[in-house]
Amino acid sequence: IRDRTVLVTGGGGFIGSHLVEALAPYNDVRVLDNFSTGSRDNLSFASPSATGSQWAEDTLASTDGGTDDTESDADGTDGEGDDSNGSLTIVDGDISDPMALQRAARGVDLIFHQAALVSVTESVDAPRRSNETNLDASLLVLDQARQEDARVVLASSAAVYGHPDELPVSETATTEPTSPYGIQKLALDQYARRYHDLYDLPTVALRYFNAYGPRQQGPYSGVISTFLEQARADEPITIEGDGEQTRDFVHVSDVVRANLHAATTDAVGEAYNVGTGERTSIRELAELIRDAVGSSSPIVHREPRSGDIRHSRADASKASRELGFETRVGLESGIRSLVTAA
Ligand code: UD2
Repeated sequence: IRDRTVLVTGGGGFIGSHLVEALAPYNDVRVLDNFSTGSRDNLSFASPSATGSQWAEDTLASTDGGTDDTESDADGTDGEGDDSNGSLTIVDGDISDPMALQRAARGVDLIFHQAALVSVTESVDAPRRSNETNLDASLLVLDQARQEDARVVLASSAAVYGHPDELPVSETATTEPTSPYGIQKLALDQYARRYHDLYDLPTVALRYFNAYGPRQQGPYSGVISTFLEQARADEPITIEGDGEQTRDFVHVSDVVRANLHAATTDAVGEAYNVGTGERTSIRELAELIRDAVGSSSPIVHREPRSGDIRHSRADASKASRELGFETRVGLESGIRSLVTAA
């Protein structure tokens, strides 16, 4: 994607910042983020060897290692001789604030809506608070897109399926979310479809499976970053339950590429799984990470998480067929790159 005016909500977050890194050299990119869980550090793509930039470069087959822009309203990228002509503007604000949203979205032709409260556990503790961000404010984003006549690619989740009836799970499977988070993502996913049907807004919902990669951090950040931290510190790797539960882990560079495909597809008004179609047990994962780090961490078990989903694996064929999207990074090489990056 080139020469577009693009808004990335949640652009300071884990997935959002990788998307910004891929887009900023060639597009006018706005970030709207309240930096509650995201950070400005995530947006300082200072050098090509910095954590994670390798994958982002791969994504665009780009040339000279991204932008130097870390300041608000920074204009122009490094522009070292090639045709890179992007810019990055950071709006520090909340997607639930209509003024901030309007300012960030003015004149855009494409919105990647990544801002969310991503913790399933937190949504269980505070359903209305998470609903305010994940659904109410997301509707403001959709309405703003109508105003601007902008395409919206939004982050949905495998959480819409709840406990899948069968595996791999396809987009036509029953949706029975088991958490407020899943309910909110399902509602958003359906709004996206209906905004297409009712108002002719080009929308695409991407149902992410278990995304991982550089810049994923924090207490609710996902099992791979938790295990990696534990292994690095030679502390016990804590498996919740028997470790036989399985997940479909998808590298953030593939998540970014799925978003880029969604930004140009004609197959709008649809939802797509974003996963590898492979599954890995949490026990295998623990061993893989321990070995990759060369750690002496013991692997221990504690209580299973209540309401935990047993197995999850994407049927990735619709995204392949309709978006032309295939994942590229296998779990082992994804973990290896994480281990060597820091
Ligand atoms: C992921 C997404 C969530 C939602 C959901 C859809 C993340 C962080 N969350 O939730 O947003 O889309 O998928 O189904 O990607 N575990 C351990 N030890 C730990 C941490 C986790 O054993 O220290 C287990 C945990 O009990 C679970 C598995 O690892 O069985 C994955 O947990 P997670 O929090 O990484 O992600 P998940 O699948 O609950």
